Amino acid sequence: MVHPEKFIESLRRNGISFFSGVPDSLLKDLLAYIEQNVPAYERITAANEGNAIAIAAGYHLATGKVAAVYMQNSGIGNAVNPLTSLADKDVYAIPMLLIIGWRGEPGVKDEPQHKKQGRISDKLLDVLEIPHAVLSKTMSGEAIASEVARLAALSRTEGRPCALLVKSGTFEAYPMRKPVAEAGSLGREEAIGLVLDSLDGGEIVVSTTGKISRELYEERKNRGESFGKDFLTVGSMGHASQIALGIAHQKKDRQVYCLDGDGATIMHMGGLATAGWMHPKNFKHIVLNNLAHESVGGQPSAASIVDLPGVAKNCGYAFASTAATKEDLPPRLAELKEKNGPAFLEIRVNLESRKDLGRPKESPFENKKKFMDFIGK
Ligand SMILES: Cc1ncc(C[n+]2csc(CCOP(=O)(O)OP(=O)(O)O)c2C)c(N)n1
Repeated sequence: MVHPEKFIESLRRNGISFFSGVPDSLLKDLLAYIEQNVPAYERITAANEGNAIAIAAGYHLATGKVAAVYMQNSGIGNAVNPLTSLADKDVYAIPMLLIIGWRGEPGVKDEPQHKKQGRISDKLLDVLEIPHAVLSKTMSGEAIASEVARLAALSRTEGRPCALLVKSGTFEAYPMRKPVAEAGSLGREEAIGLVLDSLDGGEIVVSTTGKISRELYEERKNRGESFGKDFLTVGSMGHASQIALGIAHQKKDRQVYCLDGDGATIMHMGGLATAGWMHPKNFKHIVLNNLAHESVGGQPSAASIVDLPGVAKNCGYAFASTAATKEDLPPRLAELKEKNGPAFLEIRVNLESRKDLGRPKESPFENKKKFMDFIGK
């Protein structure tokens, strides 16, 4: 185990002082330390993991120095193209040290969406020809520091990405401070309840990765309603709106709602342009905006400077608005329902979530079957 401060010190001793990446729950203590202690000019939270590789490349081009790139192993997929066609030794040979949270590590119980990714993560790094070491809680701070030194040196001398695959519990606890001002006063779970209140029952819902899907699942259960009305996108962060778009395009007689997060929306914001371009009248896109990646530790997203309804409008959505309070939400939802799509509603919510929040008991495959029955495929 290592304290985040000691780990950052060992990176700095090896000439690594700049950080880019997308937050991960296994790295949350390290990321809380970075957020609160590393100066703003030495860190950039990226929209997606591929962007983080590109930012690290830009940093190297500008300074000659090596950046650290943090991500969850589910983000390796987003990073593969810039790793192989930009940073690779056979292309521009850009050194960087990847710090990858190893969800779904073999032998450790984890959620279904992490199993395959966890099983193949080290092999994926082998295929990508990225030298790597595994860090775990049983390793001493010195052992961890020596792996950092070895891989940082290898990355620099050979001009290639190297990686640390980090197992659960490697970092000692470091609390994330809550921002003084939050996006809204409404709780996200309460907002999801109000969204369900506004529906007639026949609507198709696609929800995004993380706690939004878990809260939606619990809310349906508490109401005695079928979870088969919802496609709970447990993995594939950032793609929920495009799943919904794919459905809306085929099922023109059904209303299709997407429940998205701000981090997920920004991760693949290009999808808004596609939705605006295709212009499905039955597509309703709701973003629960807490200005943060709340599900993995509350690290800020770029949403604080993004006018999300403005983006939607400028991407060709027919309607876009915002609700920020409990009183304001029902009329805004009624309006969303009436408007022709693609229609967009930002709901500004706070950073609260329940400690005892459950997870779907049914498998993703069962969810798919029930959902397709509901759609009437
Ligand atoms: C490609 C990828 N990168 C990172 C993650 C880890 N992850 C899961 S949920 C989440 C945060 C989502 O943030 P947001 O969409 O704003 O929703 P919130 O949790 O704030 O409700 C992250 C980063 C992931 N699942 N997939």
